[in-house]
This record gives sequence, structure tokens and C-alpha cells, in this order.
Amino acid sequence: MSEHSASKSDIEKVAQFLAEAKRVIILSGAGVSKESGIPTFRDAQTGLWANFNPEELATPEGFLKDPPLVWKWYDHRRKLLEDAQPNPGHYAIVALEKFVPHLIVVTQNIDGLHQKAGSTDVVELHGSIRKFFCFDNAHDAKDVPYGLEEPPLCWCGSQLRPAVVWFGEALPSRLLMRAYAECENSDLLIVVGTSGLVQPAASLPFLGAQHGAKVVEVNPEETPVTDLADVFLKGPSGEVLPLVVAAVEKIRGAEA
Ligand code: BV8
Repeated sequence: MSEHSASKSDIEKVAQFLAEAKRVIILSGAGVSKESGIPTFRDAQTGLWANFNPEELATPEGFLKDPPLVWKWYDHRRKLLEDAQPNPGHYAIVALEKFVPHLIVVTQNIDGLHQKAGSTDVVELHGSIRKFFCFDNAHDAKDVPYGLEEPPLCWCGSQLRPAVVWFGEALPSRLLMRAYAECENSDLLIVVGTSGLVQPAASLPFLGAQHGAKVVEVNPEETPVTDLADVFLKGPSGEVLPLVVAAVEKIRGAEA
């Protein structure tokens, strides 16, 4: 039983956008990894984490207040990723690369699943849970074991932290500048699985539209982007995106 309610004509409309597009941005959020078994950022935290607000844990203040707690939260989320595999939504995004001269994935996700699926150009706006640096001097650290009860120390003596962007921290400027530049030059932005609430990433679809890009949204729910979108494909990305790829293949086949 399909859970999506995206119409055949809307899917074909998006496929036509893709068949004609030269420069496409896929802007993804936690929803694209939901069908890989990774809870979205706003899903009720499970178990031990049910009593904590992720927007408090994912801050430098939260880390300094209780380094072992924040360290264990990220360790728990990183462990969840050990067995996580990309889902059909991730693979559909990879498949689109062969139809579009320039396709880039700008993701808010820190799970690395786009790269694991084979996407070749991924901008991780909010960093990566698989990398670490030290809190005081940003020295990189590698091969950090799972299951530690508190943050290990860098060779300089400072505590290690995950190499993610916390609330209140600036996004890496060269990544943000790249995302802005891509939005100013894109024909089409496909916004997948994001609640569209977290800035400055949430502004990217609006920037793209201001510069003439068409906007497509893929999400089971409406978001602040839905009214902006030229087409809203309502449904889980793991179901909807493969249908879009099949429709583009049909157009390409007919052209051949
Ligand atoms: C900054 C890493 C400034 C950590 C994350 C205005 C302008 C600028 C800043 C602000 C502003 N207003 C407020 C701010 C501050 C803040 C902010 O935006 N707060 C929000 C809450 C209002 N922004 C910041 O702090 C940013 N920094 O602006 O710094 C600055 C400048 C100079 C100097 C110093 C400071 C930093 C933001 C980054 C925070 N880090 N992640 C970690 O993950 O632990 S954000 C984190 O939450 C995720 O990475 C993700 O980006 C975000 C959650 O959003 P989503 O990905 O959308 O996930 P969510 O769960 O919300 O939604 C899931 C969606 O999927 C839903 O719509 C659902 O319907 C859908 N879905 C479900 N199932 C499926 C599906 N979709 C498809 N298929 C399915 N099957």
C-alpha cells in the first residue's frame, strides 16, 4: 500500500523539470534518512534521550554543561549509523546524476548516507558525526572508539567533540558560500525531508526561487517551503523519488 499521494501528473511534471535542467540542487534534511531507520531530528527522542531537547544537547553550552551526556548522545546516534544503509531515496538522488549535467547535494544531515549511496558532490552544511575535533583548538582527531563514558582528550589536552555545527555556531563559511552560489545559479531545487525550520539552511530554497529556480518539495507533511514550491510531492522520499527517476528515464527513453 503506497503511502504517498503525489499525483502521476505532478511526478511527470517534476521529471520534465529534471529532463530540461542543467544545474540542480538537492537540499536534504533528516527526513531523507528516516527510511534508513535514522530518527529525524524532531522525532521524539527515544529511551534515555526522551527527557532531553535535542536543541539543548546540540549546543556548545549543552556540551560544556555536561560533556559526558552530550558525548554519549552523539555516541548513541553514531552507533545507530553503524548498520544504517542508504534507502531508495538516497539511491534515486544518485541516479539523477546521470540525467543532469550538474547536480549537487546540499545536506543538513550529518549521517554520511548520501556519500555511502554514491552521491559524488555532497556539501555537509552541518558537518559530520563521523569526524571529531577538539573543543578548544579544533585539532582534528581520528579513530575515536565507541562506548566511551566521556569525551576523550586531544593531544593538546582539550576535550574532543563531534565535528558538527551546533545551534549558535556559524556554519563553515566556505560551505555556506558554495551553497549560496549554487542557489544563485540553479534551474531547480528539490527540497527533500526537511522541516524547513533551521536557519540559515532553511533560506536556501527562497534564495534559489529569487534567482529563478523552480522549487520542488518532497515531504509527507507540509512545511514553510510548501507554499513556495512549484510542485509539492506529498510522501516519503524513499517512495516518491524512485518514481521521479522512472519518469525521467521514460522521457530520456522516448528522446533516444
Ligand atoms: C547560526 C547538527 C549564526 C547537530 C544541526 C535566523 C538566522 C540565523 C540563525 C537563526 C535564525 N533563527 C534562529 C537561529 C538560530 C538557529 C536556528 O535556526 N534555530 C531554529 C531552531 C529556529 N540556527 C543556528 O544556530 C545555526 N547557526 O545561525 O549561527 C552565527 C553566525 C555567526 C557567528 C555565530 C553564529 C546552526 C544550525 C545548525 C544546527 N545543527 N545539526 C546535530 O545534528 O546534532 S541542525 C539539525 O536540526 C539537523 O542537522 C537539521 O538541520 C535540523 C533538523 O532539521 P531537519 O533536517 O529538517 O529535520 P527535522 O526533524 O526538523 O524534519 C524532518 C522532516 O522530514 C520533517 O519535515 C518530516 O515531515 C520529514 N520526513 C519524515 N519522514 C520522511 C520525511 N521526509 C521525506 N521522507 C520521509 N520518509
